Amino acid sequence: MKTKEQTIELLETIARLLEIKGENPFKIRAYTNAARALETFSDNFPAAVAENRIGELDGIGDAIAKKISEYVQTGALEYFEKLQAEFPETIFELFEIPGLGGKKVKALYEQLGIKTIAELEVAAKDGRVAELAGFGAKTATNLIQAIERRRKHSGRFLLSDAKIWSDELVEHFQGHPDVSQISPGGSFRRGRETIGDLDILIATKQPERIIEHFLQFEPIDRVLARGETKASVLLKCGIQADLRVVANHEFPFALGYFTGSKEHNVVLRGRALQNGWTLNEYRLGPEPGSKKVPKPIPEIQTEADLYRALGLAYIPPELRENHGEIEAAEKGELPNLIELQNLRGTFHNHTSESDGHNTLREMAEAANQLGLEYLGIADHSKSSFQAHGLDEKSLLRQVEQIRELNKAFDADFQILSGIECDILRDGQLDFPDEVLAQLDYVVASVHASFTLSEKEMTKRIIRAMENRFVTILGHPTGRLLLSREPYQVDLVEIIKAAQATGTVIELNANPRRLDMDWRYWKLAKEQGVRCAINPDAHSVRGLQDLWFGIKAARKGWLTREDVINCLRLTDMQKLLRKKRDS
Ligand code: DGT
Ligand code: CA
Ligand code: CA
Ligand code: ZN
Repeated sequence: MKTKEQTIELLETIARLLEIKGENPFKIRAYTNAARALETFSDNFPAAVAENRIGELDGIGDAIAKKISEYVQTGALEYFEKLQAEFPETIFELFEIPGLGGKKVKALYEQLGIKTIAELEVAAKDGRVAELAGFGAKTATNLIQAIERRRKHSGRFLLSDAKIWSDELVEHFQGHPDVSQISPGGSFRRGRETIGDLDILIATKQPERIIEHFLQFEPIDRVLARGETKASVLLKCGIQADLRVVANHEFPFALGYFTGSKEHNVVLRGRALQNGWTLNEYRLGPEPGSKKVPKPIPEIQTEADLYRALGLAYIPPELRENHGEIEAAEKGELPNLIELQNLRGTFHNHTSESDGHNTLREMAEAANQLGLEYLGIADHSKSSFQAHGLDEKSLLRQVEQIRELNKAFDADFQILSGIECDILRDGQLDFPDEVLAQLDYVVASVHASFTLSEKEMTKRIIRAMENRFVTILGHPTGRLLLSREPYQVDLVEIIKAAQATGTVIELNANPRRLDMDWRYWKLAKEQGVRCAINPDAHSVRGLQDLWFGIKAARKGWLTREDVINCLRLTDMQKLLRKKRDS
């Protein structure tokens, strides 16, 4: 089943392809009109398709209605697949450059053979683009600049960057007399690993004054749009921020709507319709023209009231991705999500002995200050020479130092000695078992030979997990968000192996990693695999990254029972010994 949003995208893509093909403008417009018509269609989309009512909409003819129904009901459209096969796959990326529409892409493709942004950049720089009819030197320069801007900002930002500016914005409104409620919304509130833009929502009786105050936020670079109840700005850091202003009684509806996700909201609107109600960003009201007698609408002052009215338990924002949360909320089976204050310790942290910036003692004192009961030190092993990995001698010296230092702390805080041991190319570990046996635990990670095939990489990692001294698998895909793709690995197989071998999987809380990805934790948890949330701190400040790990863990449906950092020291030590003693 395809959603309305996916269908709109399909229609727009077809229109673009027809444009490159040079089809007649009426035919192209039929597809763009149909996309527009769907955008404003607020009824239950799957039902309308199933009942063949899409063709009755203004702007959608019979032929396109048939295509929509084929696409939605079978998940694919034969017409589109054939059309798409006529062009190189990469050609779509050209449309992401501002200023390039179908006509220009057609000219670039047919006359210069350009099918990627990289090829476009070369041709714009060597003068070929400027010579094309309808382009000229100015257009070529604009294209070069647009490509450079795009390179600088892929258009998305790390959750950590978004948090800085979201917090600042909320702070900017702190104590403002006209603010009666304020909350971030959008992907930031849902704790996504990357953020397209910031969404801030304010309830007030004085929209004008609120917008005025928003535009005085010092880090604004320029104002993109300004209306009576909304404004969009570009911050100097490159992040866009959208402000929405509503009345107090509209706040719960607007907050739900602008928190999203779109997919989650679509299902909520469908549930409202079943009661004869219409749900939008301002209210829950009787559906106009509904044949049903609407159920009475309860009083709604909070998001929780809204969910209750729809027959659902309150769904925390992190879960609102239409990944089964609505069914669970209906049955009262939502997990009791983990919280930051449930964490008693962490396992994967570095010191200046390898590539960290703080000493063992500084790291320990900071963790103690944070209120943690234990801090695990896992410096790099010798094969990670670029990170000053420890050899056997310096590792054993560190074990000794930790033992000494622990005497200085009260019984309510302990340092644990571990290692982040490289998984070598063939799945062997960087240290022999006799060395690993002297540590409290071992985090095993891949740091080199990223280009193995998926099969080989999966085998390599599973082999490492089969070692009884490997307690935790570190950052399982090696991804660096917005800069390095994950290596090829079959996470479903890895999760199975973790279950079979009793290995814990890391949720690396560094905001550049957030690895293993939240989408896999539900599966891991169902298989009984436990999680370790690790900041992978390379400095005292890095310990704060646990916040991002908690967001990702919540998105992965994890509770305190699923996460070993929530165990008391003695229980945790028992757990760490379990695998090696088995
Ligand atoms: P982002 O900014 O790309 O990381 O993702 P979001 O989820 O923050 O998306 P954004 O900023 O475009 O919109 C914020 C929320 O507003 C989104 O999660 C759901 C809601 N929303 C925006 N546009 C639409 C729409 O066309 N249809 C529906 N149903 N909801 C929308
Ligand atoms: Ca957003
Ligand atoms: Ca937005
Ligand atoms: Zn690592």
